[in-house]
Amino acid sequence: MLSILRKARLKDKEMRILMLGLDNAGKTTIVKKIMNEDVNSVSPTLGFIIKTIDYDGYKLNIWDVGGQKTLRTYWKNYFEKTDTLIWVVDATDRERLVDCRQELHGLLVQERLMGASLLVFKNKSDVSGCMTENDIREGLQLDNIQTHRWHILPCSAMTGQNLQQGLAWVVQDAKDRLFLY
Ligand SMILES: Nc1nc2c(ncn2[C@@H]2O[C@H](COP(=O)(O)OP(=O)(O)OP(=O)(O)O)[C@@H](O)[C@H]2O)c(=O)[nH]1
Ligand SMILES: [Mg+2]
Repeated sequence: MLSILRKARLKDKEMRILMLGLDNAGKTTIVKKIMNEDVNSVSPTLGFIIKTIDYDGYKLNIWDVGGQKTLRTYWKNYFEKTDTLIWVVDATDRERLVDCRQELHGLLVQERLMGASLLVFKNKSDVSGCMTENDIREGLQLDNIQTHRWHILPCSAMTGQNLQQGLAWVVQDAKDRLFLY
């Protein structure tokens, strides 16, 4: 039933995208960069922000939710009807990679996120010496994921690297899924 509803919405070319990740990963900065807003005036998100982006004829409703530890218990309030989960990782934050993996895998077992695809943004890739795509792939155990269609892209909210490519993947994946169900 849910998948039928989801399919109907995808046909309407409207998508609900949930953007999560640990605090300081760069979620809000990514959304600002995509919207051509000033990326130098970002502060930690205490609740959530919804932004609508038009991409390739699709209306992408992006829910950007604060990632501080005390706020993570509220993430579940945003799961419903999610088409794509964008998981943002700070590629400079080696110390919290295990934490990051546990939070991600905690989401992937949630029933209400079962039909969603997963895009992993390896953010802050503009910083030299940051973790590589392979580091993140292994650190987050992405190859173990069987439950969701997933994809990883290195990106930078500062330079804008791969942000459009990320949206392109999200939309193409939605198109592909229309034929899968
Ligand atoms: N060098 C670099 N810094 C970044 C990049 N993206 C974000 N930052 C910085 O990282 C910090 C955190 O960015 P936010 O966008 O507030 O992070 P967030 O994930 O929204 O954090 P919460 O709202 O607390 O969950 C800010 O100081 C940004 O300027 C990036 O691609 N490169
Ligand atoms: Mg934020």
